[in-house]
Parts: sequence; structure tokens; C-alpha cells
Amino acid sequence: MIFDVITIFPEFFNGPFDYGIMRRGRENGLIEIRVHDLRDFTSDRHRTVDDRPFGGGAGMVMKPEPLFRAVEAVTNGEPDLSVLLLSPQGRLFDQPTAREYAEKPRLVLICGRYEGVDERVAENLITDEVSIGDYVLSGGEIPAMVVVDAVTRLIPGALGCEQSAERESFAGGLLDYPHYTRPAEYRGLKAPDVLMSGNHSEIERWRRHKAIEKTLRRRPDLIRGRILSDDERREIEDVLRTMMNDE
Ligand code: 4HQ
Repeated sequence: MIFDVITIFPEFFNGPFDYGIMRRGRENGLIEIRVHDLRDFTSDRHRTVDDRPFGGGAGMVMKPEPLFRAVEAVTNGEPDLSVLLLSPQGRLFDQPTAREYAEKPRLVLICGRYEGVDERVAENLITDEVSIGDYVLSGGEIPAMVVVDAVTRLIPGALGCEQSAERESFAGGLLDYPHYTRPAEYRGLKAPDVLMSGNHSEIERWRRHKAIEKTLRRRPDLIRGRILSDDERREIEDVLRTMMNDE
């Protein structure tokens, strides 16, 4: 998978991809991250990428010409490419979206700054406008890194065989179960006995119970938004019953 990142701060990307799964993915040739300086696609002496908004108001807007030229240059006219714009106005980036992107051979990511890009870019150059969450950041660079990271770990071979990309939170649409390691008791705080029992089906049941319980408490929206099988419905009722009895 090739990631083309277009930014006015290319140095921002020195470092974050040099560790762990992303470093290994780059070394193995599973991914390649190409960072492009938007100012290289300007044609004036000052390498201008922004201008004042039509209609007035605060802040600056990213000019269309450098963005169009940058995308055309890095994609070389290759058709059917996904060109992502990171912006709080975008569709929320979630695990299903990451899975969809992991199937593609190439992704172009445009990092906005200032008040954002000229709407003609959003409407005619970009294929997907993507938000990483409902908060305001100073630019699209960190969101682009988030997308590259989440997509990379879903590319077959990117994780060690001992790990599973989708065992973690959200894979089954639930939060992760709680994890414990040695010592079995620390400052009087005990790890659950069941995890030391060696009974693997009991451990499975306990973990699933805890994952459902944590999801019901913290992110009931994840459960409400799901189609449930009869088995899942029974399981959730079971967890709710134990929660009621314990409180
Ligand atoms: N920004 N998810 C404003 C974001 C953002 C987000 C990026 C700040 C774009 C113009 N991007 N610039 N949240 O807050 O993706």
C-alpha cells in the first residue's frame, strides 16, 4: 500500500512512522509513505498556499491551485484513486472505514490547515472527506497519521503472527475485555481467579461477559447500533442481570 501525504509541514512526519508495526511494515515493503510538500506545487515566488476568504471573515483558506497540482502530480493521472481530505466536516473514521481503505492499493491524504480548503477542492478533487472525531485540531497532519496507522495494521502481514489485528476493541463491535498480568496480587489488589484457573472455556466466557459489561457502561451506543442475534441478546440480558444484582 502506498500512502501519499500532502502537507505544508512535511517534517511533521519525521518520527511517527519509525516505530513498531509501521516501521516493520515499511521495512518489509508492505507500506510506503511518501510525504509531499504542498509548497512544491505553488508557482509564485512566495510559495503561497493560502488566501483571504471571499466574503470576508477571520482566518485564511487553502487555495485550490496547489492542491489540484499536487494531487495530479503525485497520482500521475492514475484513475479510481481514493483522495482523502482530513477535516472535522468529514464522515467519522471508524474501524469499518479502516478495513475498507486497507483493501486499496493506494491512498492520497490531504492535510488541511487554516480554516480549511476552498470548497471546490472538497467537491471536485477529493473522493472522501474524513474526520477522526468531534474536536478541533490545528491541522490534518495528526488525523492523517491516525488513518495511516489504523489502516497499516489491517494489511495482511503487518502484525506479528502472535497478534491479531481485530482481536482488540471494536473488532466484534465491543470494547476490549480487561487484561491482567503478574503479580497475581499487587498492594492487596487481586487479579481475577478465573484467569489463573486454566479453564479456557471459562476464561473465554468471563472475557466476553466483561467486554459486554464494559461496553454497556461506557459505550451503549455501540450496542444500540447493532443487529443482535438471539444468542447475543440473551448474553446481554445475562450481563445486565448480574450488573443489577451487584449494584
Ligand atoms: N482539523 N478530523 C482543521 C481537524 C480534523 C478532525 C483538520 C482541523 C483540518 C482545517 N481533521 N483543519 N477532527 O480538526 O480530521
